[in-house]
Amino acid sequence: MKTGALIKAPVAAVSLFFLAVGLLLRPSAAEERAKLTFAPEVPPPITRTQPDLVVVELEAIEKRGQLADGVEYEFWTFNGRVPGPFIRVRVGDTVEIRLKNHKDNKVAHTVDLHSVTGPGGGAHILMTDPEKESVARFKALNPGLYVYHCAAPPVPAHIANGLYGLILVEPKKGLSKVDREFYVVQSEFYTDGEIGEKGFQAFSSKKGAVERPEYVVFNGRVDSLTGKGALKAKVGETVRIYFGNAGPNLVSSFHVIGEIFDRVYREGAVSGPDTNVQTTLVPAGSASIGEFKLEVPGTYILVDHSIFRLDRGAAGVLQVEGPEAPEIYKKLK
Ligand SMILES: [Cu+2]
Repeated sequence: MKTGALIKAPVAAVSLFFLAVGLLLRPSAAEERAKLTFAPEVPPPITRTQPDLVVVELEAIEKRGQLADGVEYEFWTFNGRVPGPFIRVRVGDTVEIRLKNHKDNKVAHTVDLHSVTGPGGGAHILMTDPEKESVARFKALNPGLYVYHCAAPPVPAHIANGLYGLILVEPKKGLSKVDREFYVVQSEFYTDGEIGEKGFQAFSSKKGAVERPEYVVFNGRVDSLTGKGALKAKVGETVRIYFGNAGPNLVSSFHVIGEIFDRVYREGAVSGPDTNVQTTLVPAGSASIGEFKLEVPGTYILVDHSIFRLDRGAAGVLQVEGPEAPEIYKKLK
């Protein structure tokens, strides 16, 4: 071997070493854990201007809970609640879903996020048996408000039992600033017993198949948004409602009694908005973003304007405090 080669070999090795170290240390997209919130809370707006790797931790948990006072149901949940957590990311982000399936669960679960571009919306690659974990990444290519839900077979049962939530993919420049944001999801429950029948109620796939729910509720149970659960705001504030319809069957005619949506991003498409909308039609497996400014204090009722559903649980309250505004609203006699 020539002297030159003897010198070059160690130099090359050292160069390779530093190249490897450099590659390891080079600045890459930052990694962060998604701030998740349960309804009606919404995570804070995203302030960064660069895409990140965002880690979302979900866990399927099968657990008993209250569907209404005195009515028990075996819910299938993401992270223990119905709806599952609100996920907030930014367009261009890489979203890493870590889905655990709790060890005490009986069946496999997965997640199909409508914000995912790829077969099954992630459902195929995230199918997870009890006690196991699956991890997958997707790039958030399209901004908007999207439903996510379990898609393990039989899919209708997994959605009917409560495995759904919303994911917001913020556009590059974010959404306009508002004073308050709320997270509301409508869904139906199909129980063996009729509405109001006390005790444990099993899921009725028969009623699901003929699309005859006993309950139509906001945020997973009757009265989740009334009494202590009422949404609160003040006169002068602008509120934004991220409204999802998990179905599994019905289309929602979402309306706030006594208000007009100043802006609606129909079907969750943030390319709008439309203005001055009374009722926004939200298909099953879709969402809508409604915004309005509050001028008059009092009690505002959130409903599905297919109004008989009021009696099945589809009612929520937005309580607004502040000075009266007789120039806008008053009784004369
Ligand atoms: Cu499932």
